[in-house]
Amino acid sequence: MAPPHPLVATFQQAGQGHVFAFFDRLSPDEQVRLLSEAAEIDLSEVDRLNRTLVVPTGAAAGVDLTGLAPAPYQPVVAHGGDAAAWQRAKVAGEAALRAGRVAAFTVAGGQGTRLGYDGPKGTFPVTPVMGKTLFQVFAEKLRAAGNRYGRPLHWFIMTSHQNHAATEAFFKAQACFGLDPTKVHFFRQGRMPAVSFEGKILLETMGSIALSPDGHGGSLRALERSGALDLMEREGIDTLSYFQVDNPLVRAIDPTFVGWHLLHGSEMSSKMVPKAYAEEKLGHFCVQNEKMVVVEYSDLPMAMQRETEAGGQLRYRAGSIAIHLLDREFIRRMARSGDAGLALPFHRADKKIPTIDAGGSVVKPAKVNGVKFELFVFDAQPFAKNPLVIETSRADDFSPVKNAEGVDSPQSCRDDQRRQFARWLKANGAKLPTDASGLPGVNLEVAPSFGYDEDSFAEAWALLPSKPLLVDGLVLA
Ligand code: UD2
Repeated sequence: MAPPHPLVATFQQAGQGHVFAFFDRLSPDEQVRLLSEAAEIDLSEVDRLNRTLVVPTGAAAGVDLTGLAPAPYQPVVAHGGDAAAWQRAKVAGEAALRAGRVAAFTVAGGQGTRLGYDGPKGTFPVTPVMGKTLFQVFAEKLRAAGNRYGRPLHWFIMTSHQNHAATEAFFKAQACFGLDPTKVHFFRQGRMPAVSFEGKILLETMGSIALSPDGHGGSLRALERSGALDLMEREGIDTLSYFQVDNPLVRAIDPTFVGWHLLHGSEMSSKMVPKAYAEEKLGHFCVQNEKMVVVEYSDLPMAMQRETEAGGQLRYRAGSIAIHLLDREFIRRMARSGDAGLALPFHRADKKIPTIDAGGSVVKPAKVNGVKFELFVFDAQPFAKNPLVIETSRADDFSPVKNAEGVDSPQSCRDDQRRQFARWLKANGAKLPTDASGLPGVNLEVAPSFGYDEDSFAEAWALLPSKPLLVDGLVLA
């Protein structure tokens, strides 16, 4: 009989030998697969997480809220911000874009479970008339911004093991939506094993480990590992514009935001919107021990989320919409600090995790049976020099597709896109009846190639020799 693989012994020594309990019953191919999954696991990291997050607490521990206060932010001009400072930021950001210092980054590794869509979320159709996909909307915005500033943009897309091949195939089939394929870069995020409440690594089947994406915070180490940071350095890119795959309204490239970030000497900047209501599911920008932190909606007690100021507005109103700018060398520093005991903290999520019973049969648990570990990118904020939060207008930056129906659904997102197009049209003198919420009576769409923000739209509209009739189904392209 062949001696056991050295990994088997390592797992046994770490008290995780059960991972190979069925090894002898697997085919040679299945054995190779299990060994390669096991090789992905950092056992000392799992041990540390077990000791700190899983075994002693029994249940997910609450977040430390000592000394927490709302974070300061730069308000928009409409809310009292300094118009000259916003203008200076725009000029500085445009110069940085013309100098080719900025690249785009989309985190697209999530599983999109709430939407109930089978396939990479970026392939979900989202625009109101053409039904363009999320990926196409971003691609067209980036292409237009690259043309506008005379510097085609690099675009990094983080996928997961589950959707990587499908994502790459989708872009290939669509000829990269006209982008230079050498400037579109896909890389996979890392995975973490799920463990039982006793800290034992869970098997999904006899021959595979229950592995899941390591959270969007895993992007920092994945950017380093994939060579993206080196590529940025070679290309003279020092700023990464980070956004989520679920938000087609995002100003994927926002010169004013870039300018604020650079003029402030910030290593990590973020956008906030005032929360629409206390229960809105956004992280909160806060300060604690003189550091900027984000406290997730599930971690801030509802009583605090409902606290108001004298004027009646929410005290913890600075909601995180997951739009950030990251300095390249800051990402590298964060990624490398992992070697010395990862700086970003893991979060514990108790879940129902399909696993196997003692006989090796697959079981779908009826209640939570284990723990997944995730990193959040906003946890990098306290490590950044001069972190900055600026306000943005929700109507021009944030309308995510998360749920199949209701709030943050395809329908609410299509409506928000139509409201945006109507606002741009009306601001440029077009007559377009809208309801009290700004929703136009007709369904229409503006392609990013025509206008991807107020400025580019205004310029393109002014150049039209005759203005089109604003009828149902109109597409300005
Ligand atoms: C996120 C923020 C929330 C708010 C909201 C805005 C967290 C924990 N919360 O809530 O504060 O800003 O977004 O829309 O982030 N992703 C990966 N890999 C992973 C996990 C997620 O790429 O392992 C991507 C995912 O594809 C998506 C984004 O990260 O683009 C957000 O993930 P989510 O849907 O889990 O976050 P959500 O809606 O709970």
